[in-house]
Amino acid sequence: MALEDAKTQIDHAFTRPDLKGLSFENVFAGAPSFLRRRYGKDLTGVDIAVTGIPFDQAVTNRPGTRLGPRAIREASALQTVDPAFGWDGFSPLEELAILDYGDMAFDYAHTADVPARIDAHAATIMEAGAACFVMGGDHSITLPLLRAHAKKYGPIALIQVDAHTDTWPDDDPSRIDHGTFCYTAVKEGLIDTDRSAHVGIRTVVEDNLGIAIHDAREVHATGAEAVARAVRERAGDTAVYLSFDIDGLDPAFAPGTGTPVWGGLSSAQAAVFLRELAGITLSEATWSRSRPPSIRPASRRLPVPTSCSNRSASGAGRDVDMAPTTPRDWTDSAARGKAMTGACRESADGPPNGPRPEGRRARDFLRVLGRLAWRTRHDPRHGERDRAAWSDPAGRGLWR
Ligand SMILES: [Mn+2]
Repeated sequence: MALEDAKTQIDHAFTRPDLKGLSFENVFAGAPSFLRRRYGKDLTGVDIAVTGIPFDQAVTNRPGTRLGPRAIREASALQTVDPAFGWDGFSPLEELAILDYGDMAFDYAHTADVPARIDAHAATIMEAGAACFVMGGDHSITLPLLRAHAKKYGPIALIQVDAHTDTWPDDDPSRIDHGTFCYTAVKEGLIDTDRSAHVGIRTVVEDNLGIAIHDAREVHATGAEAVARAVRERAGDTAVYLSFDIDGLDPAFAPGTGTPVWGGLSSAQAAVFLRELAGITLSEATWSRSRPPSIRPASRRLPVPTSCSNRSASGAGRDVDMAPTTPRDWTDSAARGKAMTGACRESADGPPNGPRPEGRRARDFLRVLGRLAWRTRHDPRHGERDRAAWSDPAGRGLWR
């Protein structure tokens, strides 16, 4: 396919013949879907199910994240023509079967019912063997998503990029609060705190419940790569849930956030951090409130790539949410000799380009994430348009 295919491609949201492949549909035309993927509810053969949870009634300050999933879909149309930059030629859209699963349905006037619906929504996707890529929505949605994943994987390693740790004490089970989801998750035993980390923090934390903090000053002083390495080593081979709060970025880069805090990460630092996470056992990712998508746990278990993790060579894989639909897919992919990340190459445990299902899957997912986060929203070619899209005339942010 090439750009000339724009003459025939239109509405890939419902006409795309395959779950894989680039798209040359005119950016300004057609029905919007996430990265021009096909909309659908059939999860057969799907590697990653992208879904939106447009819920923003648990925010402290400015609302607006309910408009996030729709805005991401529209902005993502610009990212479907080229393979991702900076990933050694790897092209996630061509190698991963991605489906736009649509948004979660809920009654906006029955707020108390929403968390349980999110839990069930994620469980449905995971039971079908697909990975969840969730677009928020405020950060309260992460608590039920963590519940769904913990049921499958046990206590999970949380990697959270955020200006806040969201560990403010909250022992009222009837509250739904974007700033306390992490406290509740720890109290419920959903998170393995010894394996978890907060990155980009710029707010005072009296007790972070055992979760490591790499604040924004550390990222600026030591570099995003070094921090990513520390986070990766802490997570080890434990299943990871990645949560990216958009306010992890400095307001200069993401002015639409509902809770801006100065001194945050730049887009470049965030891109480096996410890329350098390659090798973790990503089970799910979520973007909400101030953060990005979470990835789901995989239904299938594949051997953890020894060279990309701390696990023993004989150990069975833990959660590969991003696992391929069939083992053969991985074999074929590996046979194409895609370059591995630096972290993997450094391993002495195996061939540098051998099959590493989980590591690849995690990296693949992060590539998709990176494209969304940094390119769609900060591409100078439509900066003004994005600025308008990300905050409405009343000044409300779409993210927080
Ligand atoms: Mn935050």
